[in-house]
Order: sequence, then C-alpha cells, then structure tokens
Amino acid sequence: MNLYSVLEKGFPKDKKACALETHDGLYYSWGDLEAATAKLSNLLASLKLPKGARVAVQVEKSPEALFLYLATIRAGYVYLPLNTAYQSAEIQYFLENAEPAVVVCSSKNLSWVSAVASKAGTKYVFTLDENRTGTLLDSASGLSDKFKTVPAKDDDLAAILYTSGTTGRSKGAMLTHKNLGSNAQVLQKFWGWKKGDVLLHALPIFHVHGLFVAAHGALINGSKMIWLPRLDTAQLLKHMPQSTVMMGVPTFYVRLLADKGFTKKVASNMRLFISGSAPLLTETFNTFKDVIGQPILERYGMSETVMLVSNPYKGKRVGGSVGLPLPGVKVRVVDEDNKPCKVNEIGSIQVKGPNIFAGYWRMPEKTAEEFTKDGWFKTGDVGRWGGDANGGKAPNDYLCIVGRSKDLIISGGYNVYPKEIESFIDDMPGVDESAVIGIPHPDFGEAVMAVVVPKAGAKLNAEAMIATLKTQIANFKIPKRVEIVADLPRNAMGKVQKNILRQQYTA
Ligand code: MLC
Ligand code: AMP
Repeated sequence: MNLYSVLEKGFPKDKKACALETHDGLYYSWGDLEAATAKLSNLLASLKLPKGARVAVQVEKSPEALFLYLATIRAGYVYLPLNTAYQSAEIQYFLENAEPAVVVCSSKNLSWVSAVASKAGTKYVFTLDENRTGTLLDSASGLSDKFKTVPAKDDDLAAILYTSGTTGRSKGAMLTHKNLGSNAQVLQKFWGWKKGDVLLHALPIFHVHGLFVAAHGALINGSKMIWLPRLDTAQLLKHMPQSTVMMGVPTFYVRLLADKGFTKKVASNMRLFISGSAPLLTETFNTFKDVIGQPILERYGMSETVMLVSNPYKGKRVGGSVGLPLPGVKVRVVDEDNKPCKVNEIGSIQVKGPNIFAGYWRMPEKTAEEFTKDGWFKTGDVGRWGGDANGGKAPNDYLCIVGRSKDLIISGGYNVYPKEIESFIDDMPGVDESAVIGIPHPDFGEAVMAVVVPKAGAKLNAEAMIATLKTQIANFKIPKRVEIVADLPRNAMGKVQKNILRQQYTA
C-alpha cells in the first residue's frame, strides 16, 4: 500500500482541525494539508515522469516542504532529501549518483544548483523558500486540490537517504513504502500515541529522525504538530505547555537543561520526551529525571532501518540502554563467527525485519557486504544484552550500545565519516597526512577534530585550513580543532592508532 494511504488513515475526520501551527503564528488545517499536497502531486504527475523517478529536495524547513514530501510519495515517486548544509561539491555527488528527474532548491542557491542539476541530467528545477514563495508553489497554484493517490506495492521505493560511507563516498539507502509504513504503525502503538497529542517538532526534516519518526508519528495519529524551523530553546519553552510529545537528538536535552526556564511546571503537559540518533549520556538522563520528574525515552535506529529498538513507554526506562527490540524487529548480538553472544558479552549488532531497507542505490556489492549469508543486516554498531548500564542494571532483554565498529563520528546527531574529511585535508598544499577523530564535546556529544602532519619544510596554519574547509564541505563536518603535529602514532602494522589520539586529546 502507498505510504501516504497508511498515514492518511490516521488523519482526523474534522478537516478544520489544526494539523500544523508554525513559530510565526500560522495555522494549517488537515484540509489545507490535503489540498496543498494534492496540488503538488498534480504538478509532479503533470511532468509525466517515469516510474521510480527521484525528486531531490534541498530546502529550508517549512510546512510546504513537508507537503512536497507527502506529494512525492502520494504521486508514486521517490523522495530524496538533502541536508541544507551541503555545499556544491556534495550536492553534485548526490545528483550525479541519484540522477533525479526533479530538483527543488532554495531560490538563493538556484544558480549553482541548476548548473549541477543540468550536468546530472535533471529535467526540472523548482525553487521553494520558507516564506511560501518559489516556482514550485507558483506552478502548482492553479492545479486541482484533489488527487487520487497512486497505488504502490510494498517493495516500491518511497525514499533514498544518503548516509556517509566509511570509504568517504556516500551510499543511498533505499527505503520502501513497506519499510516506512510498517515502522510508523509499530511506533504509534509502542509509544502510546493518543488522541489529543501535540508534537513539538524542531528537528530538521531531511533525516530519518525528523521526517520518518517524528512527522510520521504525528501524521499517522492525526495529531497536530507545532512546527519550528530549528532548535531554539526559547521557542521550545514557549510552546511546551501546549505540547505532549517531543523528539530530539541528545543536544536538545543538554540545551534545555542548561536553560533555567526549563522546569517541571513548563513540562507539566508533556507525556513523552524521546531521544535518539546519538548516545544519550547517562548524566543527561539522570539530571533530566531529577529536574523534570520523568525519564527520557531513548531509542535506537538508522537511516537503513528506521527504528529498531526502544525503551518502553510504560515499563522501565534504563539510562545507558536503548531498550527492547520493537515488535516485528529481530536483533542479535554476535561474535566474530556470527554466533550469538551471551548476556553481558560484547558483540556486533545485527538486525532483521520489515523495516530493513532494500539495499544501497546502485551498489549491489556494497549491499551484499552489509548483509550476512542468512539475511541479517550488519549495523556496524557494537553492543550487549543487559549488564551494568550506568543508569542502573539493564534487564537481560535490553540492548546497550557500547561503541561502533565503523569509523564514524556523531556530532549533534549528524554523522561524519573521518575518511571524507581526511581526504579534503590531505589534498591541501603542504599536508603530508591527517587523522580525523571524534572527541567529547559538551554540546554536540562528539566534536570533529583533525590531527595533521605537514610535509617536510612546509608550514601549516590551522585557522587557514579551517577556513578552506568551510568553503568545501557542510558546516557540521568542519573540525572544531586542528592540531599540527610532527607525526601520528602507529602500531606495528603501520596503522594510525586513533585510539591513542582520542585519549591524548580527550585528556
Ligand atoms: C551545527 N553546527 C554543528 C552542528 N550543527 N557542529 C557540529 N555538529 C552539529 N550537529 C555548527 C555550525 O556549523 C555552526 O558553526 C555552529 O555549530 C552553530 O550552528 P547552528 O546552525 O546555529 O547550530 P544549531 O542550530 O544550534 O544546530 C545544532 C543542532 C543541529 C544540534 C540543533 O545540528 C541539529 O538539529 N541536529 C539534529 C541532527 C538530526 O536530526 N539527526 C538525525 C539523523 S537520523 P560555525 O563555525 O559556523 O559557527 C539518525 C537515525 C536515528 O541518526 O536514529 O535517528
Ligand atoms: P544514521 O546513519 O545517520 O542513520 O545514523 C545511525 C547511527 O546512529 C547508528 O548506527 C548508531 O551508531 C547511531 N545511533 C542512533 N541512535 C542511537 C542511540 N540511541 N544511541 C547510540 N547511537 C545511536
């Protein structure tokens, strides 16, 4: 079934009820949402795109950006969201790899995006800005506000999400209508969504968390969303008394707790705070419980799998554990021979279920590598069942994530692959080699840091290197610190010992 039809089942009968309220005081009813979505679906349908055509979107968050997503799904095309921080070289890679038929961008980026899109063979480029302007809405404005949702098979693609790769090249995770629809249905029950819920939505909508977990959750439940363009603690506190559910990366909770205005009273209408995308420090979990009087619910997922594991809504929530496999999801922790580990033994986390993606876009070999012979997806995360989770003893059926086998930094909920940053640094004049590591950061959890060795006789300037990187890659990937050193620590095999660097710079 088309994912839109799955979500639509939850829309309220009262079409005048509020679906979205914005930070600047606009209200969109469910009728408005359906009509705007239909117009955009009619526009896409009028382009007569081939089945499976990709619609790539790099726009600021707005209600219309959500409608464009829903319209793409409804019209049977494949949605490809792109982080607004990506710069031209990054966008060029995604467009050349995905070959979208349609690209939608902010009008301020139109000239360079058009050039890149035309090289990638894209036929249609539209603009969409956060203030309800742009050629996309102009083109759709005269079209019908009714649209018959295009039927989709379970295995038809609904979205491609690019995730950075350990080799430095991003891979497009292909998610089907079934992957997304089944996960939304499971989460609706598991997190006890109910009538009258209001979601406080401040996450970006170009990732799994903001789009498929948060927005789908409210849509499938017919719940209103308070739609904030970005994380702004003052705005969160202003709207919290009218909200019941919030989802965020750990940085959301760190920043809220740092604000004196965040009190039990302000949060008294809230029934659920959910955290994910990066490890929630036990310290944050405990302080939150003390100050607000309810525990954050931590869950675990990935772009390739949507949500996998979650602390329970009603049962015991354990700080330092991500909880129980969601209904329908199978999780195993295995040793190097793929044999199940015992409770409290550390191993690789592998998963199966209706939510697991259909593979990496045009990378059959990479896809095959990431699955075991018996069909389990290798998450690249390392964990154990039960054990001491700092926040208390985790029951034996609770999963604790203890690390990653993939060389990945998660900064403020965004993934950064060191290899990609190292390749940019290594290309700079005067650089012999570099090692990029993650070091603890009070706000972002982890921060990107680069340790760089100059070529013999060359002089490097850390600030100038940062300034150059800022012109090349997304801002969240920029090292917060660059250290110039004479050499890097290596083991007997000659491999750079990043663990030693991490220890040294953490200290
Ligand atoms: C912004 N900056 C970051 C950053 N975000 N640096 C490191 N890591 C980040 N995440 C930098 C900017 O470049 C800028 O630097 C400075 O910080 C301030 O920028 P800002 O735009 O004002 O930041 P802010 O709006 O405060 O954003 C921080 C944030 C945001 C944490 C709110 O990054 C965010 O919304 N993160 C959520 C990511 C997310 O949704 N992840 C889900 C992935 S899905 P300078 O030098 O220019 O001043 C997934 C699956 C799952 O993982 O399980 O959910
Ligand atoms: P992404 O590729 O952006 O979807 O990021 C997925 C990765 O985020 C996972 O493989 C984990 O490493 C990490 N992640 C997500 N949720 C959690 C969590 N609650 N605790 C620890 N790591 C998490």
